[in-house]
Amino acid sequence: MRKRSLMTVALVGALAVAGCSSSSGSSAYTPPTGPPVKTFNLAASNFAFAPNTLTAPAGIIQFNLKSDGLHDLVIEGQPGFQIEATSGSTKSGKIKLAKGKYTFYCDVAGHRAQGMEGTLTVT
Ligand SMILES: [Cu+2]
Repeated sequence: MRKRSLMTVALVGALAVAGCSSSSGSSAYTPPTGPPVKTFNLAASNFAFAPNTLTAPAGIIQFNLKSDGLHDLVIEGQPGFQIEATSGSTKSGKIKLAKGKYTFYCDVAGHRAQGMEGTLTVT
């Protein structure tokens, strides 16, 4: 599938940007401060997010990611933002988004190709 080559490109790009920083992909990301205008409780499993169609107002959006496997949540076009949750854990993260349509996905190898993605519409 074409998606695999896109993911490879994204991975190479991320590595290039990460440079000599730590192996944690989220280390350089500075989350917004302040209360979220919207909080989503998402369940991540093999291989889907539930729910996977989200709508929120513009501003700070919080994700609580409950995972039953090793999964993460990243958003296309939002480098550095990543919520990673190991099996049985719930991890949270915040990001400030402007109006637009976003695609979020799990960037653990192979997961997105198997369906771990969704859309977030910010109005
Ligand atoms: Cu995954």
